[in-house]
Amino acid sequence: MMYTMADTELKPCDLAALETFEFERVLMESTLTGSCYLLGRLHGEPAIVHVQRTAVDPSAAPGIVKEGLESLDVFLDNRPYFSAHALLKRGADALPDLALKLIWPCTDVHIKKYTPQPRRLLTETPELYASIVEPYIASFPPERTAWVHAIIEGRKEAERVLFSAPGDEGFTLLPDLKWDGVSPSALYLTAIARDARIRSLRDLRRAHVPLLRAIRGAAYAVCAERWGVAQGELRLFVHYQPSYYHFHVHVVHVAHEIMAGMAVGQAHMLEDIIGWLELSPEDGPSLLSQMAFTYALGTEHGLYAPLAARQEGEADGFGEH
Ligand code: G7M
Repeated sequence: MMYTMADTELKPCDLAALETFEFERVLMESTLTGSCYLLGRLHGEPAIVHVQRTAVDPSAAPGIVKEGLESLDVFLDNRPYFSAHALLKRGADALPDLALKLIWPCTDVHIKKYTPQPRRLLTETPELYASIVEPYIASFPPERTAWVHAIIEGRKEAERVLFSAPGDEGFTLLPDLKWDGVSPSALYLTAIARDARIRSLRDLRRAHVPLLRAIRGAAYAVCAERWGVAQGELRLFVHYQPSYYHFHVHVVHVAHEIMAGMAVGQAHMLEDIIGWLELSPEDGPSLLSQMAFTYALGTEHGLYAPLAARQEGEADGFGEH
């Protein structure tokens, strides 16, 4: 896909642009979250729009029930059970009805990510990392992480940054795209390392322990100060495989119990990672670079086919002996 200066002037995320959205198909829907991903085109480029009803903030709910409703349509009356549809009052302090997310222009990788697909478990040995995964990571064009550099250099989302430590050993802590910063029980932050040489947990070395400890300390302090969320309410973890290869840590309220990104195999507790690094040699490869990782991948993921082919080959080999 080619970008021109004109493209960067176009606004995709405003009402006038969305009116021109050329819908193609629904990629995915979730009855659990009441949301769907739509694929279409905006300004001639492929776009994904995620449409979701906003979550109700428990602290705002009593006010909504008492005086925030415009109308009530009772469709079930069977004492003691009643069900109704309600419309919220409009007004300056009205709550948003929808949380909308847009990816524009989106790539085939985004489309595959949001297309339902079977998931399969694979084991990535250090050899498979060296021969398949590392070249795959190295082949990512730098534009794919342009948004990450824009954050750590303070050009984007600057007003959302919660904590920033400068220098090569620094990091930026800010709310994740998924969290609107409202309900503490939905708290979701991301800490992004400044050092682009750490692409995933495979690149971590013992020398990175101070960085990881600093991220942990900042996350605990910021969450306690700003939202009264205590250390014991926070889960800090790292994805492998992640969706982008610039090291980052997820900081998530423990009340988020059932997110796919927390599946065993994909999520690794920051505490465990620090522990493995502390057991690693001062100089030289860490345990994280020498161990095998087992995780599930969608069958459309760019790594799935090459890894699965190698594993099948090895399984055939075992059969012969
Ligand atoms: O699976 P992985 O560890 O790569 O997770 C990436 C995280 O980055 C997800 O939780 C996304 O919601 C988050 N994220 C992705 N983008 C494109 C952005 C962004 O533009 N801003 C922020 N703040 N978070 C993002």
